Amino acid sequence: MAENEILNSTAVDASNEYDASEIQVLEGLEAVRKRPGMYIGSTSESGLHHLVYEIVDNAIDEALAGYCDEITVTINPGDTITVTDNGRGIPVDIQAQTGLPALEVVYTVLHAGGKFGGGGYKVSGGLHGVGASVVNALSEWLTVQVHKNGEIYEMKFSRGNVTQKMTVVGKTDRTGTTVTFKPDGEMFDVTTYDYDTIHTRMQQQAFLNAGLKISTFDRREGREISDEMCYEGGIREYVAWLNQNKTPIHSEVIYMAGQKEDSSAEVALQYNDAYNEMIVSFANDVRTPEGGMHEEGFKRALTTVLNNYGRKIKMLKDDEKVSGEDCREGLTCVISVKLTEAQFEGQTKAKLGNSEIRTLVNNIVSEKLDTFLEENPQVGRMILDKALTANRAREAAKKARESIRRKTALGGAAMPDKLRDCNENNPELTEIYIVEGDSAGGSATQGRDSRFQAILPLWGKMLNVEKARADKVYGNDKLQPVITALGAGIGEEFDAAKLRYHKVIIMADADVDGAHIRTLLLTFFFRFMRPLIEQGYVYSAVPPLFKLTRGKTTRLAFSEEERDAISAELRGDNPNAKVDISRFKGLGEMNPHELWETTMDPERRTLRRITLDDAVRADEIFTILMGEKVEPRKAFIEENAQYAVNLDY
Ligand code: 1YM
Repeated sequence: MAENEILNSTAVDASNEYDASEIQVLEGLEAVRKRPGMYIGSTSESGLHHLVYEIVDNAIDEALAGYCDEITVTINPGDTITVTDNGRGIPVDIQAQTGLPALEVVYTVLHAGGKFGGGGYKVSGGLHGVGASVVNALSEWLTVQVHKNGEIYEMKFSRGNVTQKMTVVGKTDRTGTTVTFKPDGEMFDVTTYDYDTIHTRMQQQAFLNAGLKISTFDRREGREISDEMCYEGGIREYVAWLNQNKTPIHSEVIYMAGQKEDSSAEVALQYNDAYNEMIVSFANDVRTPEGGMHEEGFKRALTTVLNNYGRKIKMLKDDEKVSGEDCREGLTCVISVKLTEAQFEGQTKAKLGNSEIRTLVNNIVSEKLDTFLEENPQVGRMILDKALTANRAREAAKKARESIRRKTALGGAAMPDKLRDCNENNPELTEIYIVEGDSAGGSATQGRDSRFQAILPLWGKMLNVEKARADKVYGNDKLQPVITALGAGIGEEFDAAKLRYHKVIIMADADVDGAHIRTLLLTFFFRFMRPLIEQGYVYSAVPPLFKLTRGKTTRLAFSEEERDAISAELRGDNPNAKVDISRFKGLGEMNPHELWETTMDPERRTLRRITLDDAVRADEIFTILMGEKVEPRKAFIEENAQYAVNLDY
């Protein structure tokens, strides 16, 4: 989870920067430079990182073909990237069709790569499948070195154009490919790489390709870090890693695999004592965050197997059953399928559509999980016991939820006492400020524009949902007002279409307590109303930190840098002028007018939209920050203490 999108700042999309008169027949790599977003998704940070993944994908394809077992990814000083592998090396022979070395074709012809190579690329993944030439087109410069036939071949490019024809530059006794490139600053909004982002992605790829060694290096000044990742256990180790900060209820990770014709599937799972489920699925090594046929096949089989097994060992009566959700409480599971023609569906192409995979995964899990339970009855009983407990809690939660719904349905008295609602009814136009403390709530209520802004003050100690089961959460007197005011339900029943406000703004102080409240609320949204975050309805208000006064002039600063700059500005040419600087200790100290001007007026305020870049990482962080175990939390805080300094005045 990252609070990284500042609203009101207009992102310039390079693809829209020319008008109709300029439209021409776009050819080859020119097309990529004209509309980079079409090829790499965006020209923001995510597109920048995408360049690395495209090159790495070629190396991974070589590993999948069985010729490569080592890949390195390096961020060099100056934010250039080097990727190496020890595969066969990209072919350098002259292609009959074009009269050019294959290497040149791969790097200069759009959509070369897989198709061009022919038979070798049986299970090429590539959500975008755009490959090396796109990276080349978007690089200020790019160099490829191929070790092959005892020679080192080198070729250089700039913005997709050849600047050095393929040349032999030395002798070698190994094989492999090395690519170094510098992303073109003219094409990207940012050109600074994030080591963590690259490391996380490479670790994921290492988990998915058992035995493949991937190393990452950051060689930029002052950062020198490296990691070496190689997992002989593949996705089994992935599951163990995902559960590392949780408490598993059985020691062994359960692993199942099988194949049919050109498709294969593997599933690894382990239950922990927490309440949420985490299924991470892939098709051809590409994440499918929206699931699809492989997940459906898995879920169906899991529910059926556990119900049958429960009946067989008489933990379930004949007329009793546990639901799919019951079976997945506390489940951590990785599903990885490989298939020849993956169909990615849905708006973000994040869902696998091939129905034959549902049958394959269903068959594998039905057969192998049943066998596992037969052979490990102790584990079997533990899992079933957990599902039964979940079932009872779910019944209780349902009652709690129904009681909320009944209250809401009664109208009138339904809304929480503390809610100061707005007049407008169209949710697209309204916003709700969730405010810490009654006094800040009071200022906000007086300062707001009541036509479209509602205020909900929270007070007292809030429930940490990470340590509570659904029924406790639904019945909690601090969270109920939030659930009721938002009006969209909770858990499985959450429906964003029923939201009463399309901006849900958390307004808390810029100190440790404020950060704590914010984290508690976000944890709640993440675990029980995830679409609220996924669909971009949640924001964080950004209150100012300083007030500067000189004579009759008053200015506000949101950071220390800004404070110093404004102070200098107010002083002007007069170094002795007195500028009075005061720090806002909290929202509660601002008068209603100040609060409106600085933090609530849509014309002047700054809001940060809370985004969910990576649910796995978010889960990890929430588990660490809010979960049972103390040690990982300590370690996390120590590691991140440098970032916390600014919060803790
Ligand atoms: C650091 C990036 O691109 N490795 C790489 C790419 C290829 C091969 C080997 C390769 C493939 C084949 C035969 C084949 C590519 N070859 C092509 C093409 N690493 C990196 N390593 N021999 C070598 O697929 O038959 C495209 S990528 F098209 F030329 F075959």
